[in-house]
Amino acid sequence: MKKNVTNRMKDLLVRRAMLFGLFVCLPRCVSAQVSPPMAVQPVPTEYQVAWQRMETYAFIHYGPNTFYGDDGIEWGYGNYPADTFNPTLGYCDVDQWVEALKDGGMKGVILTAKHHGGFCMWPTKYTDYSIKFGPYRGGKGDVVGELADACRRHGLKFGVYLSPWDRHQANYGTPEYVEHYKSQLRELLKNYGELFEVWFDGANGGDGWYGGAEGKRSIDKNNYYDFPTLFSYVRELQPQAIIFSNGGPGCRWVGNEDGIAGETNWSLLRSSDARPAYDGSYSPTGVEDGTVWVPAECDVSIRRPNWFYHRADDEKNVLSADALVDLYYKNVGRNATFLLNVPVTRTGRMHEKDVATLKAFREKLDRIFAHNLLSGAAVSASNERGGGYEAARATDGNYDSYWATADGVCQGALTFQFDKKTRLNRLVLQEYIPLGQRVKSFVAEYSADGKTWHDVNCGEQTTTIGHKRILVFPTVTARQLRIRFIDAKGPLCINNVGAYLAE
Ligand code: FUL
Repeated sequence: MKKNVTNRMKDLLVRRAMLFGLFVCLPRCVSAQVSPPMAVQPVPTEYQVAWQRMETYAFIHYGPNTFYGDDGIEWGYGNYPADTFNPTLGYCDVDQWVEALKDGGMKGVILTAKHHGGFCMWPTKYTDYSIKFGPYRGGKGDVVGELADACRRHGLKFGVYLSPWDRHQANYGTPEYVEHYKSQLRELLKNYGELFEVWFDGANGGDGWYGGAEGKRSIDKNNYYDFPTLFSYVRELQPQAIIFSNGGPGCRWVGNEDGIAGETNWSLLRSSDARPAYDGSYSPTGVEDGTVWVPAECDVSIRRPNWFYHRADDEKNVLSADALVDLYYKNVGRNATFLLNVPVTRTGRMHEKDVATLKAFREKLDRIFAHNLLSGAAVSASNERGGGYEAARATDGNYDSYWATADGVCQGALTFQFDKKTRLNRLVLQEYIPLGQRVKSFVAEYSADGKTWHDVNCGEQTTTIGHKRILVFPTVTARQLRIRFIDAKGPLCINNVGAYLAE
């Protein structure tokens, strides 16, 4: 009996201890897994995040312009005959295009389905000014379809450029033309599988052939095209496609054709400025107090300043691989995407010089960013939000895990300790943009002795970060590296920090 009582008491004590454990320890365990920071508005759509993560993709300018006159032209007047487009190979070597772009690390391709000259590179139902009425594959070809299929075969995404301005159509400038343009857009949206981007060019109105009438036609570029309806078609038929125009809504023109974004670059515009054809909306910097997410895209041609192929550019105008790497720092490395144009020649293939340059460009980038010197370094943070958001998350290579500070903490530092003296000259920083763009100002510093700190001296404003910021600076030898985040719109959310040595 006595034994039973003792046992029961023991039992009670054990249960009490367990309950104590439950009430005292459990909240601690639970609080170890803290909630993520609240988003800082506006935030990107999941499609904008996926698009931004592509970083580099290509433009192909190809069409009758390539074949017209002695050495091709940039803007077709709209009057060349439909048989002008005629690759000497007898076909388009789309596999060569796509393989070359893939070797260059391009994640997608946007084709000029129709440039300002009005000629359609697919057999559209809506005009006889298309590939169907020329010699290409006996009128049975479809360059849009051939390239879309090649992209699928090689795992690249596909997009289209459909020039709103059409210097061929007699009815350009009337409401009928807008209906015609809508029909063409719907054909492209319906017949070529998934598109990642649709490009609405900003060049608009002016002189042209216009069905033989010739002369100049001006349109009200803000209202003429009925952009709301055009964009509703994209949303209906290709919801994932990013809509490019001067002012978005998917992404904005950076404001130059040099491939260069602002050192400060917010992925934000004020909604009153985010208008498709509006010249006040494109911007290399975006605005800190923007209310809509419209990130910058940097379009530039490998043969500056020309978009179409001209033999005369072979010798002097092809950018070098080093120049492309430099541009990459100034676009992807400044929170923009890199839309690199590579034209196709009269043969139906890309020029070997461009192909070799693309490959060399990617090899250089791969070499520079092969080894993150911080992956083995010890890291500490001035503040940690808690379980799941530790400093080490910034170097774990996982996009969706990030170092975050506690609510209300919009400043802070990440300090990396190398186990030996380490030479470096490139820094990569990334914010976790699904929760918004936050950082307004930061400083990157190194210390050789653990006592004195020096700015890495990249010669640029170290303001915004966004999806990616790359700092390029003269080689320093460091025992420690410190990123001080001086100001931000909310708690810091840093999902990647990398340090590299480019030889
Ligand atoms: C411009 C056009 O006028 C050029 O020909 C080229 O297509 C470039 C990408 O956009 O607005």
